[in-house]
Amino acid sequence: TTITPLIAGNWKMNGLRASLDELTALAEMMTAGEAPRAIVVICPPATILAAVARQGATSGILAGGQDCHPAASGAHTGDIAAGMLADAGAQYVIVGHSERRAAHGETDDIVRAKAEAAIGAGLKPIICVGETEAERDGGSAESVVVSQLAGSIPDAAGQHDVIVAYEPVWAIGTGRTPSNDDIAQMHDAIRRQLVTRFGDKGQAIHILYGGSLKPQNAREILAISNVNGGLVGGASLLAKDFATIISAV
Ligand code: G2H
Repeated sequence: TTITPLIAGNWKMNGLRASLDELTALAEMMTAGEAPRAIVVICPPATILAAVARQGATSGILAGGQDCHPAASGAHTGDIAAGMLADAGAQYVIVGHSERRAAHGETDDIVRAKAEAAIGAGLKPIICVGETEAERDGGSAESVVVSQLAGSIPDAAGQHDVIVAYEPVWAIGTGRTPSNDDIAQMHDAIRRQLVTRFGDKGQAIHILYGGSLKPQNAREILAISNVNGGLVGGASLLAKDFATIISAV
């Protein structure tokens, strides 16, 4: 199975309307050289999601949300439904990012409900999993990730597109990354799990690597087998850095 690589930028809580200039710069870089070999997605703060989607429509950059509520509408002050993200022009949504699992108490059950809501709204959920440093040191990284996958990926992934992002918590925003061997081993384990559960469909699911992916390490990490792209935080904020990562696939 050949999977077209996917590079997604997670702007987290960074980005004002002025950041759209950075998007213009990115679009210019992407159209200047050879056509990008990757699907390119930007997940900006919700306040500028519609603007990113509108601007991206002319340059082939797709838009995604950073979170959604499991319900379609209702009394949930401050939350955003998946259908609203779709209405704003999103095609993707990140669910279960470790920052939300840690700071908002999101369990696998909640993450799975969000992924189901995303699918129901016609979005592709980017479902995040990853072990903490203590779990890695204690030798349970793989079992932790396998159990997160089992709990966070809905059965609907057998018929609909979902994306998995492996993000070791201790590598997020720290400048540290696992060794290439450790990344390969984990992505192979995730692939086995997906194929066991979803058969052929599991062969086609993107498995992204995330956590301190930078222009300096992108080429070697993105070349690892079963790494089908990346989820990029800090390095997605500067067009130049993000463009370098996109061209590294
Ligand atoms: C992990 C990643 C993007 P960063 O959270 O999701 O962030 O690239 O800054 O480590």
